[in-house]
Amino acid sequence: MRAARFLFLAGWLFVFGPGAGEELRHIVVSGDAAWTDTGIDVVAGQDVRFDAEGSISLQKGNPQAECGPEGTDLRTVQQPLQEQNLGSLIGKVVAAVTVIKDERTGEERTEEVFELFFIGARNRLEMPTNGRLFLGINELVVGDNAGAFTVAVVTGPESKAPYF
Ligand SMILES: [Ca+2]
Repeated sequence: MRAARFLFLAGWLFVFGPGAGEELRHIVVSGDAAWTDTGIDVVAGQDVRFDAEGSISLQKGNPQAECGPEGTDLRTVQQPLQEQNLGSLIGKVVAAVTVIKDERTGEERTEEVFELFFIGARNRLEMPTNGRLFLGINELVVGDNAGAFTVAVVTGPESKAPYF
């Protein structure tokens, strides 16, 4: 039983695990955070694979509001990617952050230059730009959410140069 289980796991790692020049990380994406910093810096064209599991609630205490990384079959104007399911796993690469200070009030606000994209439960994407990779929930009102997705992120080699 134990051996069979090990073989199954080994097979899984063989098929989906990281290969040469690849790195695997597990990121917990909290349902009530608009964005989670993965700590991963990517470059334009870099190959990144995502494998997400878990479930979140888009409204704590409402059994109808549970969803997985593919989201719930609903589209609203209250979500960053309006053509994708509400609550689905999404990503962004932040290329630049500018802090703008209002000279009059002294208030600071940040402005980001970023590329937004859909991930869902499983995806393989080429990174659109250089920058920091964030993962998030395709919903704007995240404060009343609960649960989390766990996302296996496999980053490919930074350069697309062929192997010799
Ligand atoms: Ca919500």
